[in-house]
Amino acid sequence: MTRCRAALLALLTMVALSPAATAHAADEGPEQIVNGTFDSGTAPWWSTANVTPAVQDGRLCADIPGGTANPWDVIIGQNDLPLVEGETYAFGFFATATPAKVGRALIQLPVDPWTQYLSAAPEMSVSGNDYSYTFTAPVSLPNAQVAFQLGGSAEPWRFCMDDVSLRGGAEPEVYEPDTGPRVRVNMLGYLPSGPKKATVVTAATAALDWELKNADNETVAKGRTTPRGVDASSGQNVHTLDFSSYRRTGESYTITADGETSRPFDIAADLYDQLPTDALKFYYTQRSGIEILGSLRPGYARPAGHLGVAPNQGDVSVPCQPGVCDYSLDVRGGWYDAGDHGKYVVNGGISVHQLMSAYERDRAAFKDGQLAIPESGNGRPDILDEARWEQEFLLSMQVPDGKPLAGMAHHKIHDRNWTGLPLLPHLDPQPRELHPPSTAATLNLAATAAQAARLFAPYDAAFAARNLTAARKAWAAAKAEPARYADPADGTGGGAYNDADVSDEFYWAAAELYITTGEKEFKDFVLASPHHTGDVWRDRGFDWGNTAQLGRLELATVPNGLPDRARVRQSVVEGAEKYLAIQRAHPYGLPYNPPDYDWGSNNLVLNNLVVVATAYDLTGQEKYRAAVREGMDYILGRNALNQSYVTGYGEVASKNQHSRWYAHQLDPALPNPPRGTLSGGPNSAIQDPIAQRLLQGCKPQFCYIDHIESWSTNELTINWNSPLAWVSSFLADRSERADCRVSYTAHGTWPGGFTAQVVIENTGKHAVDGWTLRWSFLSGQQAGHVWSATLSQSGPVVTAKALSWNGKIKPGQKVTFGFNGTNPSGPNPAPEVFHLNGGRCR
Ligand code: 9MR
Repeated sequence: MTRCRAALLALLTMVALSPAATAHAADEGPEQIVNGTFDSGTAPWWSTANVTPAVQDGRLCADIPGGTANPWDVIIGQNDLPLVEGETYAFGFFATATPAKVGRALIQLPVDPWTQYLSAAPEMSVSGNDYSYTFTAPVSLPNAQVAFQLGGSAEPWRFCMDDVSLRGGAEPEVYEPDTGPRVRVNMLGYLPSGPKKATVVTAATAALDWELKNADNETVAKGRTTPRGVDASSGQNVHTLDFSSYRRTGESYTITADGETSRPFDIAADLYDQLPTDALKFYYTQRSGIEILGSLRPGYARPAGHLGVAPNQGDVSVPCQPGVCDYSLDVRGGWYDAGDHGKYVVNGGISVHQLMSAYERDRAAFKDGQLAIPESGNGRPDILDEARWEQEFLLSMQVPDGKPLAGMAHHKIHDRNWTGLPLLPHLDPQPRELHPPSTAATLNLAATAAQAARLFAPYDAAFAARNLTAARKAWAAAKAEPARYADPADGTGGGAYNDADVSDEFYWAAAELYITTGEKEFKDFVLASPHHTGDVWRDRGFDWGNTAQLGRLELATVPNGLPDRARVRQSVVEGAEKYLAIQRAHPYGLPYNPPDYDWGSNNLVLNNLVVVATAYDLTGQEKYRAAVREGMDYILGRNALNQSYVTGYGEVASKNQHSRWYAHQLDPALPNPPRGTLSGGPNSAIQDPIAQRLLQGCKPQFCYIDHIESWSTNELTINWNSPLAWVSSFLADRSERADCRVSYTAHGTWPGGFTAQVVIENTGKHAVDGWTLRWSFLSGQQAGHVWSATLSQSGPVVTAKALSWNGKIKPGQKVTFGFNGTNPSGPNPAPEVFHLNGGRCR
């Protein structure tokens, strides 16, 4: 909620008659400039693309280029200054110019006709001066602009400023988020068998009573809370409570404690059935280069973006930034990264990887037709079709043969300048440019192309082969250019995505190439990498810039012949233990608790859950699955703000994520983001103007606002929805552990073929009466002639069924069957995950 301090405003209006009193009152009024002292970097100051302001000795300084014609050819400014009609303001700053120069300082309307409310022409010197001016605002405006116009000089010069201040007018809005009832729950609900915990915000220090009530308001369980003291991530005194022992399904339960009643929630086994689908459907409407069909996404139809149709200037033949290369590439397609129209290989890489890895975890869980996309019905799982849309783009970013740095991947392609909101993709008029190749992008291409090569093999051998060729080429190119880093200053018109340590990307790419090919070069590289044995499990989690964890997770879970495989698997369990310890200590059940939250903290929370979920897959220990379920509670409402960060999930959920096309908050004719869209979430650094204005001094969990302009706390991105898709797929997996052991041996192999023997052992106490065994091949293997069972195969997924005579397996007994298979390429490791009658064998 926001409110204005109207009383002070009225007082200021009364004294506005006397000039002296006015200036005095304005001087004492509230400060309207954010970061005018440059103590926290340059944000939210912006500039034209021809200058790069930076903080030097506590001042903002910039080299102003020579050879521009007009004052407005070079601008440094700040937006969103509220003006109140009739109010008098004091505007002041300190500035230097080397050599001395006359500049222009304006307070103005931020759009055509650029009405100026104050226009000053400071004569600036090398040693510097303080300047002060007053003016009375003729209009009320929420978003005036201060602009230092510094262009028009034939010669280059240097400008510095400090202590920029605009005082007077209304008190800045005091932002008080509406956090609803003080009892915090997962608003979607709880799984019947899962842990069920809630957090109570209270002044009480002694334990409190709690009651669980059903939809008829009958108390069905009660207990006492556990006081947890003051939580650093929220600054709140909190208690936790645990109603896990209540398992009856139903809708609209509530919890009452300390006189407060939580928002309603369900207890249901199918709680997460829809979320993976929605989280994955997100990608279709992020697609570039294709019309979004209203028939598939009612309310979200839009023309194709960036297919070279005016006013678009891309992406069918995109040149490099000046001086970077002499060719153009067809880089149409792919997904827009986030709320901007940029396409970045490093971020596309982890995103497409996590989709493919969700699929690789359980190939049978993803079906053709699941996502209602144009490719639905083509006989392949939709998740692979969606991944391919991005992978094709990543392939297109590779430097062509015969060109300098051939085989590397361009780091990114995006607009020359930042655009405003809203702006639908097909209406973006900016020139598009390829940015220099980077080692990080090249290794992202190597990793995802190697992974795609094995996953697409059963469906499209030519596409698989194209990926493997590209992956090998990228690997060789990265080895030849191991330290081509993206420029951290290359952040105009698109994100920089810079990363000066790519040893982790090397490890991840080598891991994928090894799994897919089994070749010694990659195996040796993996074994020699410091990331293979080091502690890669950062408290803060993994992300686009920290990818060693991806390599480790892949080597642990995807069948391969690594000699120290057992240790690798154990290391994932150790990582999970670390996150479990963080979670246990956190009264909101978060497996993430740094003193300051990172940009996109929700994705780091989810990535830590990926590690914990993988430990469950590796060990079957219930505590890991329980921890993933509890971690998801935070994302869906058990948090300091009492809100869900997934659009459409929970009574109060993020819906105004920063986006140029889901800009409903700015234009009611446009939609909100689709159901299943994750917000980046709390970010202690609050880099955007809205957050800086409203959230100063926020405790980590409160550094968030569901406002479209808050790009640093509330954006949506392809790499944040990917762990949401992964974790929710895990949560939707209802298969339980089954008492069976399967040994699979390929005991005869010859070029292109093999014979396998499969032994199923009943390790439980009850007889199995009729069985169906399911597993997946690593890549393009195909099962053929079978004995002692029937076999069917769909893509990589093989289903074996008992014959009439061997359907019964008594406790402790085994049945054996076998088959001949073909293996067109690559290694042929034994499958490791088997489902017997739907349960996963231990
Ligand atoms: O997700 C990125 C985050 O890790 C970085 O700290 C931040 C600043 O470099 O950039 C984020 O990525 C943004 C990208 O630069 C441009 N598209 C939107 C991304 C999400 O906000």
